[in-house]
Amino acid sequence: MNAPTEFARAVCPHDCPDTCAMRVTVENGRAIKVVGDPEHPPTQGALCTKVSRYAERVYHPRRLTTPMKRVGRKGEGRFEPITWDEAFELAATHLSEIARRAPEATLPYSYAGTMGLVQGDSIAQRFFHKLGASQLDRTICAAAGAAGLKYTYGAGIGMHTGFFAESEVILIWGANPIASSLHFWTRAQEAKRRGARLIAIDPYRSLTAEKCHQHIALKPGTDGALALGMMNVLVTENLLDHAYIAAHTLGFAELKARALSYPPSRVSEICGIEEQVIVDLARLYGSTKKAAIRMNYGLQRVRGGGNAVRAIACLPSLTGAWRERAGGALLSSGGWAPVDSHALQRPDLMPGWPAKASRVINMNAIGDALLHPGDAAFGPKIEAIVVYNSNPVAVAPDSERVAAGFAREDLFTIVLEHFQTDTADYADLLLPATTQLEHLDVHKSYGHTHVMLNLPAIDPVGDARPNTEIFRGLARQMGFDEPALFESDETVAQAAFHWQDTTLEGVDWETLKKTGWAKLNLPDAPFADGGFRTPSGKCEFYSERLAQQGRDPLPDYLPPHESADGAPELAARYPLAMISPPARNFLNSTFVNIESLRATEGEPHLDIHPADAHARDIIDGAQVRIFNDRGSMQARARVTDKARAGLVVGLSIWWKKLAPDGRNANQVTSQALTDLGGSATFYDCLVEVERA
Ligand SMILES: Nc1nc2c(c(=O)[nH]1)N[C@H]1C(S)=C(S)[C@@H](COP(=O)(O)OP(=O)(O)OC[C@H]3O[C@@H](n4cnc5c(=O)[nH]c(N)nc54)[C@H](O)[C@@H]3O)O[C@H]1N2
Ligand SMILES: Nc1nc2c(c(=O)[nH]1)N[C@H]1C(S)=C(S)[C@@H](COP(=O)(O)OP(=O)(O)OC[C@H]3O[C@@H](n4cnc5c(=O)[nH]c(N)nc54)[C@H](O)[C@@H]3O)O[C@H]1N2
Ligand code: SF4
Ligand SMILES: [Mo]
Repeated sequence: MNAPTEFARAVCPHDCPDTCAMRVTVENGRAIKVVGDPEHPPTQGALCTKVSRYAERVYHPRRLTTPMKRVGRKGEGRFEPITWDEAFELAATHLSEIARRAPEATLPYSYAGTMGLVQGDSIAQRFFHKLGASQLDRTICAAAGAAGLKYTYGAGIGMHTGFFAESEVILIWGANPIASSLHFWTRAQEAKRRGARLIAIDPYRSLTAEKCHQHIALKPGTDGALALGMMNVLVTENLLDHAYIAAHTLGFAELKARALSYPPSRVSEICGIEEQVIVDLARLYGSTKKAAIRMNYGLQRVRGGGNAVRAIACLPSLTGAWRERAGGALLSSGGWAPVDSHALQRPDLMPGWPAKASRVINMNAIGDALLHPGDAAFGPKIEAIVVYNSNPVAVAPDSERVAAGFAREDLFTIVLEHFQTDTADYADLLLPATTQLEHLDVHKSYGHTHVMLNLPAIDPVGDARPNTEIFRGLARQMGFDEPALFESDETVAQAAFHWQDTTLEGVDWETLKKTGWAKLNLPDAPFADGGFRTPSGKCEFYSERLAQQGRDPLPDYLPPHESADGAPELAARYPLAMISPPARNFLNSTFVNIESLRATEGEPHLDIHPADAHARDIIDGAQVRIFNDRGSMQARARVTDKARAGLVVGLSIWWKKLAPDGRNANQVTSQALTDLGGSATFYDCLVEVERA
């Protein structure tokens, strides 16, 4: 596969709402420059700093370029090169032998190293379904928020990012777009120049909060209460759009009763903010026509995350903000794209499907799962794990247990990677995967509403192979003959979308190949006339589906698992709430090994409020130890009121082996799950801090 033109069209593969279109300059078969496509409306020619350095990552001297097998102790990270044939034979021998005993003893583990629909979850999923392997519940990031939207709007859908530029008030809620969604921030700044008021709702004065007109620094995990308190004011001051409520919502009377139990005085106590702030926020929100809410995933990594998103998602339906294209809310736009996940993943290949599907393991409890001896309830002990598109030893919660699980001598571990990550160190078999410049893929976006195509710009570096090609090879070696396992990447890509869907009217595979992207055909103001995707077709304040599951049908505030309200005894021992949101120059744990980007971040830091630092005799720049019953890590203290009192912040996600003490923030995070969706609770974590 040679570069077809001087510019190859590519798509940023990273887990970021912006899904930028890229242009790759190729000279003599080598990618020398990657820039944002000026013609792609959401990208507008700009990439973030990290991805502008993409070529540096592709040709990095430590790139994995050949299959390798373990020669040292488990976790030591010593390997020797082998051929692909040897690699497939080694893998197939182990996986076949384990499958003869118990197919479910093999577990795939993957997340969003690439968001591509082909290199993400196509041939790999088909392979594991055919094998009868355990299934992975991919809930490490967004599942609580996704569930909150599903029960309220019916899907992960909302406003168009572009129209935020016309909004008059923007609540940036649990989001840090300067770091994590730069192109949304550009739209928010356009709005600011036109006079819009930007309000950040975040316990931490993030880079974004710093640049907003107002920053509401609530206690982490209390957003549900704040939204209910706003509703209380909207109701008592009649800042409601009664016509919209009557026509397009379900359960107003019940929601109203719930909101009345959250007067601002109570909410002020829960959130740790002044009563007047809540009242003023609700008044401004309720009296502005073009009021827009940009939620992001930072607010749902706590016990009540699903309910919080549900409560916030109700707000624009109470005020009728949806009537304007510059009003409403956005957490994800990913549900707009007509992705055919059945065709991509082929769950019907599972033995026993649909009557009986393979067991499902929640990825957030991977530590416990790997250490489980197996029993009737759990099913067979996990004997093999195949990791691709993810770095669980660095990113999964309760890392001491995750690492202990991966260190098991009797666990057979295959890792498909670009680099020798913390997880790769534990591999028995380490396989070199291609990057986005070397393989074909198609994408949807969860921040804009285009579908996109990525064509290979260069040949694979070294002996690297696409994930798809690796799983095809493995299937062949295992003797599988199911044709779906051997489809080409282009065939898989063509099956990724329901081309007949009205949102893709006038678009087909050939046009997508020419243009590189296509905007979905959607109304500007998606819910101006209702049209929610719930069973009732309305915005469901009251969810019959939740009621049927025996859950609260209305949104409510649930205190964090780890808080003075939720666990007073624990809070007495570990009084500080710790959050570990993304550092600007890393993308989760990706790019931590790129020297220029790591140099900008420096070293692991802990932001701590002056009052909390003083009480612990900690001065700015001191090394501190952060700990709880699960583990500990070290960082350099930054004494700053960016963190509200009672909160400490350690920007993440460091590779453990590139941190001075070989540890990272997930040493202290927990495997507990959220209220809805079974999501991770990274920001629901109590710790104590002391001088190291
Ligand atoms: N540069 C960069 N960009 C990224 C990533 C990255 O690692 N680096 N990661 C990507 C991925 S996978 C994701 S999911 C997104 C994540 O990006 P976002 O969705 O923006 O989420 P976070 O950065 O986790 O958190 C955003 C803000 O929420 C705040 N926050 C924490 N707890 C709470 C809370 O309880 N309530 C409220 N209101 N706010 C809270 C944090 O302080 C943080 O400033 O970004 C993507 N983009
Ligand atoms: N403490 C703390 N922990 C967190 C978070 C947090 O905010 N704080 N955020 C959480 C969130 S939101 C998320 S989404 C997860 C992210 O967790 P992960 O999805 O595991 O993300 P990364 O750490 O970026 O690791 C992705 C890996 O995939 C590899 N990769 C990329 N493309 C390909 C490919 O085409 N093929 C193969 N085989 N490999 C590829 C990359 O080299 C990289 O090592 O982390 C979670 N963990
Ligand atoms: S990480 Fe996000 S902002 Fe950066 S290039 Fe990729 S899609 Fe664009
Ligand atoms: Mo994420």
